Formats: sequence, C-alpha cells, structure tokens
Amino acid sequence: MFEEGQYFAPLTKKGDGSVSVELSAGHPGLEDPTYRERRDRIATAAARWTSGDPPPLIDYTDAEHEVWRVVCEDLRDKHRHYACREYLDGKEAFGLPEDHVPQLAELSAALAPLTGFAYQPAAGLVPLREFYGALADHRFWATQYVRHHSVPLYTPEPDVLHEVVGHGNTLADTRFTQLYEAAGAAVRRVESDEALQFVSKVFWFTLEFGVVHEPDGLKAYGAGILSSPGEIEEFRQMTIRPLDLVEMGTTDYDITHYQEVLFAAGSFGQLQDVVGGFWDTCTDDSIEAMRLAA
Ligand code: NLE
Ligand code: FE2
Repeated sequence: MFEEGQYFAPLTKKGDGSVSVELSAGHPGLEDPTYRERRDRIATAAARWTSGDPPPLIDYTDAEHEVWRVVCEDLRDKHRHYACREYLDGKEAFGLPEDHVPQLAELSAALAPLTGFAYQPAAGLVPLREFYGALADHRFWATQYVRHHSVPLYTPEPDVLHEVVGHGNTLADTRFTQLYEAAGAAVRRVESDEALQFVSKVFWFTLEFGVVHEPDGLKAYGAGILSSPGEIEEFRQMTIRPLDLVEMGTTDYDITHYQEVLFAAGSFGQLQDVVGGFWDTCTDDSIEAMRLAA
C-alpha cells in the first residue's frame, strides 16, 4: 500500500489502453530499458483487467524468478527469528513457493478457504478510499512487478514481493484479516479527509510497519518490514514507542527510508483490542475528539 502523491510511480495511459510507468529520478531501473519495458507491460495488463476477473497471468522471466528466489532465501531464517507468531502461522498455512514468482490468481485461490481474501491487480497507485474500501470486501489491491535486481534487500515501492511475502502471509490468517477488514470498514465509515488520513496512518504504523513484544523479544508483524531483508535486520535498533492511536494517527513518516520510529504492541491481543477496536468503531467525530483530548 502506498500513500497518494508519494513515491509511487505515476502512470500515463495511451490511446490503445496501454500504460507507461514514469520512474522517478534515482530509481534503480531508470536507465534500464529492459526493466522499464517490463514495468510498462505488467502495468498494462493490470490496466486492462476487468473487475470480477482473476488477476492477469504474468510471464515472469528467469531474472525475475531469480530476484524472488534471492529474497525468499534471505528471508527464511530472518522470519524465523524476527517475525511474530501469527505471521509465521500464516506463512505455514499459505505455503508460498520460494523458487519462482507465484501468480496472484493462484494465490487468491489458495486464500479462499483460509480467509476468503482475494488479490486484485493494481497498475499503480490506488487511491486511498479504493484501496481500503476493497479490504472491507476481502479484496486486496496488489502490484505484480518485481523490484529491480540491483536492490533485492529494500525498495520503497510496493512490488509483488511486498504484496505477497509481506501481506500475503498475513492475509492467510484470520487474526490479521479481521484487522484488514476493520480498517476497510473504518475508511468506508469516515467522511473527512482528516479522518481518512488518521485511519491510514494508523494502518501504516501497524499493518505496514508494526512490531510486537513477544516473550523472547521484539518481533515484526508489519508487511513492509517482513518483505525487506534489509529492514528486518534493523528494526530493533529504531526508536520504539508504545502503541498510541493519536501518535500513530498524526505522526509523519518518510516512505523512502527504513522507518526510524516504530510503535510496539504489548501483545497481539493488545493490537486487536486497541487498533481493531478503534477501526471497528471510529467516526469523524470520535477521531476529532481523540485529537483534541491528546
Ligand atoms: N520496503 C519494503 C520492501 O523492500 O519490501 C516495501 C515497502 C512498501 C510499503
Ligand atoms: Fe503494503
């Protein structure tokens, strides 16, 4: 998931329905014509997708499968050490391949009996209301491109590794999908842009970059940490604050670097009570009241 107006590469639609992806200055793929052609082709497949159909099948190349393999192999032990229990349970239930990029269509079929969630393909930035609204209907907007091979350990862009290894393993466990669903319902309920931003920032500091205390140490449950072999090694050294809705809902963040401030839940149960409870009931007025009281 990405916020509007941030790093996400803008798209230009051409007359024939094809799409061209504009990579920003400094993007590792900017001067790589093969990579740019892939990004355009994969974004075009998503742009031509019709709601209700399964996500398009992508003809991943050997080089893309290799990036997937490198990242999954690197993450194998790191997940065992630094991922929270609920994520590891989801990962075991989901059983993602480590040697090739799976298709979103087959992953949706695998999620159906586990939690009922399904992927739908995103060509690029999905506006916040659409992204979250879909969660309320058990649908998860996901990109299908692979990060540039020169930066396997960290990318600020949400690629298929982030959507599937990061989010997918959580979409396979109902303890997580109840939270995703609640975030979606919250966004459908609130009307003001301020409340939308607040809900979205709480999502960022929890389901994207959340950490949780377990008896044997601090673990990650946020998809953005769990899909990055680089960041997952660093999060314990960051500034760790206790879970606080108003602080999460109002703290600014920079998506282009490792997150320097993280919020830790005392337990997964506390996350469910505090954050799940907030999303289950929040309104424009309740959010405004929380901000004023803080
Ligand atoms: N930094 C993450 C990764 O490298 O997998 C992606 C984060 C997307 C919000
Ligand atoms: Fe994400």
